[in-house]
Amino acid sequence: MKKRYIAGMMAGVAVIAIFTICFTQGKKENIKDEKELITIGFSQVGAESDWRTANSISIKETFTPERGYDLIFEDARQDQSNQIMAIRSFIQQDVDYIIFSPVVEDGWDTVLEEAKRARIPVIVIDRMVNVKDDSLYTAWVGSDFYMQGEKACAALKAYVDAQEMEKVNIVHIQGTLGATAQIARTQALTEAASRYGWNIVAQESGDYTEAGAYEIMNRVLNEYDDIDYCENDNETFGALEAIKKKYSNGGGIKLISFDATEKGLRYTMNGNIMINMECNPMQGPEAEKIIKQLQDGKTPQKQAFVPEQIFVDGNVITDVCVDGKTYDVQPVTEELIEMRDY
Ligand code: GZL
Repeated sequence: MKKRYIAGMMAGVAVIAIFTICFTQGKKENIKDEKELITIGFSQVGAESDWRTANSISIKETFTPERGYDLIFEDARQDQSNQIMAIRSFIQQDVDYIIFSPVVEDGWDTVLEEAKRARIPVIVIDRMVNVKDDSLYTAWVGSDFYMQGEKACAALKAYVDAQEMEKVNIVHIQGTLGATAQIARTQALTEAASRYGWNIVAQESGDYTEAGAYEIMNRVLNEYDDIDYCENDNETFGALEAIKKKYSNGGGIKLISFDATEKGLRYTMNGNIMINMECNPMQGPEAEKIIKQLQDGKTPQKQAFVPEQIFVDGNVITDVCVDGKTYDVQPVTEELIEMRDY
């Protein structure tokens, strides 16, 4: 229902009030005949990575007028204040639903209370919000980031054992500090490093960008490191560029990455990346399932996870074990890359 449109018309100046009511009334008759569009206000983190681009495409391809939606898409350029402004403007426009991927977990209580007072359901995708009252959002869909990190570290442990490495020095390039993916992927590595005696020789945020990781890697390459643990593909691309600038053959440094974007999978297939943890960005259809349930008066699951795999270079590792459960790993092939939809 295009509340936004009717509210906009009714906000017309008093002198044409009668005309507006008749026109809107008439228009309202028309809207009743047409498929009523559901208005969606969507606030996206930014355009910092290939993963984010794929996530935005998934949202835009799902919420189209042909499929019954009027999508208002706002890019926050990785700035929380821009997201809060966008959510407030969605409230003023009286959209039917607000969907957003929060750039960081904290700082959302006030604006989500405003959305709740306006009786606009909020769906969170990808990263999570850390709020005192979880009734401030209706549902969340995204990845199990901690499991991603645990699987990546289990694969690294399998590699370290197979290579009989005694000393493991790791450069850790983190994502945006305070983002759910960063908190969880960092926690998994920190716990594994202390469990297995790995040395984290450098730990810094590249903000999920190629430039950020390139700058860090350039600076720390003098510290002796065997492994780079980069918290998304674009950071891996940046780190790799710095490594190749110093060592044309890669210097024997093994890279671990997250996202498994098309470019990331190509780098895994050609051996530049040893382990790449999938992070499924196709969350548009998942968010739509939640909206359809709400439209039908049903209560959606509070939290839902998207399916994800572990990709590896060749057969360097054949499976990984996390908490006693074994997970297959997937060597990357051209056919596999062609088959995927992002
Ligand atoms: C993970 C997502 C992260 C990706 C990065 O779900 O929040 O943000 O791993 C992206 O590529 O920038």
